[in-house]
Amino acid sequence: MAAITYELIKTCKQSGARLGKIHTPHGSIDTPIFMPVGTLATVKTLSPDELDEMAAQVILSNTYHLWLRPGEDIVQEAGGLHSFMNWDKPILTDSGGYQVFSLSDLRNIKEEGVHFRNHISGEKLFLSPEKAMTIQNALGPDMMMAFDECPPYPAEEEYMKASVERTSRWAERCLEAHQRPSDQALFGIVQGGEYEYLRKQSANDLISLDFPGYAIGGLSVGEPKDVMNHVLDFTTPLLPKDKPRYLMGVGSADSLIDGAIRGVDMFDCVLPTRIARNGACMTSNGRLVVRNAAYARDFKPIDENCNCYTCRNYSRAYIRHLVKSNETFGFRLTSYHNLYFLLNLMKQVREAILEDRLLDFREAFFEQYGFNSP
Ligand code: PRF
Ligand code: ZN
Repeated sequence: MAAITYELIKTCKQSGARLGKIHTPHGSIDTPIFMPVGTLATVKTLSPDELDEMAAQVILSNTYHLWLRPGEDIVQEAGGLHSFMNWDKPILTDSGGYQVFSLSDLRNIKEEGVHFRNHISGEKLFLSPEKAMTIQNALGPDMMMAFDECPPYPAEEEYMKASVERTSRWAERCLEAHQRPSDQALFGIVQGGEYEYLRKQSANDLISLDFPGYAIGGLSVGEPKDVMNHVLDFTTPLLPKDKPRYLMGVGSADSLIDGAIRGVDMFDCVLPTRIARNGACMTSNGRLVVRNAAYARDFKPIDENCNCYTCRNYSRAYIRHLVKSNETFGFRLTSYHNLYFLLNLMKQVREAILEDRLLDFREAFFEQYGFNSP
């Protein structure tokens, strides 16, 4: 028995986007969905009750960070990630591959795995497909990721080909090392950068291994938006219709809509919570930097079209004051709003798919949002 199943409810007649449900051991997820990121087993500044209240359905956490601190053995002793952090809904963990590549400059990629230095202590470390599976099996998320390489953008074609082939060999080793296929779904990650034939090769390699879900990696790494959309245009049709598709590390409002239109079911990104801690808010009119002097005497909510706890109770002037004073509550209010905004956006996307009008929704949204926002 597979740990998860994907139920395709319908396809939008106007856009081709998919409305579905992922059934997991900790409940079902309505897709397309945005997954808030809780790197260190906490979505920064927010409690699980608050995430629940804003209707978050699934959160993401990180193998790499939890391995270094507190250590997966401690999480396992607590009964796994769900009980450790008191979140009883679905959890997905990333494999650590990407974090090693983005956080560590001293790294050495070998066939057996990656040698690198701890970004905190400088200590020498080694992560491999087998190690990434052992850690994720101990953490116990509902969905976990294969150990892959996410090459930079742009990357030479020759490098990308060698990398894709290694990622496929690693994916096979991950499947072999995975100890809990009946209650943890392992996703394969399609790489290949902007090269269509390499995306095809990567997808075919992974599909032949029959993963319960597929991610699209190696995007949102500095390429222009139209390159990402173009890669999605030829990559999502390569993936099986009866499995979820997850676009990794994408969380701007416009990219969520454009990804859903291209058949993506799941997204995650630190963007909403990270920019919130700089006093930047996502709104239906684009990005609002609440720190700005313009809001000192502005007693309107962050977003007049938003019904979140923050917008129902607090003004731009008050939040600006808190954020400028480095008050924790200010960061909580902006984080709450930004996550609510993206979760609510995805709810509207799902409603638009149900009613076969996602392209109309996109046009109206972009009209109000502007094109150069987050
Ligand atoms: N691979 C993994 N995690 C990721 C990515 C990837 O390619 C990305 C790409 N933006 C984000 N997170 N394992
Ligand atoms: Zn709000």
